[in-house]
Amino acid sequence: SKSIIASIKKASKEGKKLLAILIDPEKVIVDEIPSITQKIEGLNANYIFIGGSTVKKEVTEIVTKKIKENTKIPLILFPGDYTQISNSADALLFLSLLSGRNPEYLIEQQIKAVPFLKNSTLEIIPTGYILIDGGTISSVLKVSKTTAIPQENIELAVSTAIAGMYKGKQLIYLEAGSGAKKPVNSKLISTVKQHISIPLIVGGGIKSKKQLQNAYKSGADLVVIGTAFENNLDLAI
Ligand code: 1GP
Repeated sequence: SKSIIASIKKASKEGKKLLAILIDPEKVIVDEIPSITQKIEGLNANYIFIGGSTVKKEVTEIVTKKIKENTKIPLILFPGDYTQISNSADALLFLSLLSGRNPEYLIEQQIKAVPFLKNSTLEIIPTGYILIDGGTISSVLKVSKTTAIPQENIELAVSTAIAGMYKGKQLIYLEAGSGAKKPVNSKLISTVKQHISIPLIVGGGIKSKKQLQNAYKSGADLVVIGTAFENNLDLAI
């Protein structure tokens, strides 16, 4: 299969903007997956991300398999923990929560994932995951027991992103948290983008076309939308 990271890098270089729809396996009704994938295809999404903060292992497997049966859109796991891995997906964001200081999400979970990944065909994509304060206590903050970088602390966000790049991450992901009141602000996105040479993902709290376009204009290469999709908001670009 084709390399997903290569296609993200290519799009980033060419200035082509990418969209991913996030499916939380805990929130999805399996029988509705055919219509959900149809809706995602209607949005011309480039990727489907699959993951949530707390998902039972069997649920990730069942949902991922079912989505795979219903669409050719590449599936990328965006796991809340090491149990959320399914070989029915195409790739895995191998996340390090770089904004946090909890070793569990910097290296412990990654080690626990290895038995599941050793013999898998998943494309593993090292990703620096950076939480930005979105004005709400997101579930990722609760689960990870870490703090988010304030929206105003651009310097810290930029240094964290650059450190991630130096550590060899292939992607940087700025996350305001699912259902965030305030998405990551333009200035922060554009400043981070100026300082890294790897593609930039932005997500959390983006619920209008205007916010989506704003994230793209600021420098996001790939935008992730979950809640607004679940709520059927009009996102067609
Ligand atoms: C992806 O967690 C976000 O980065 C999704 O956020 O649910 O607010 O779109 P929303």
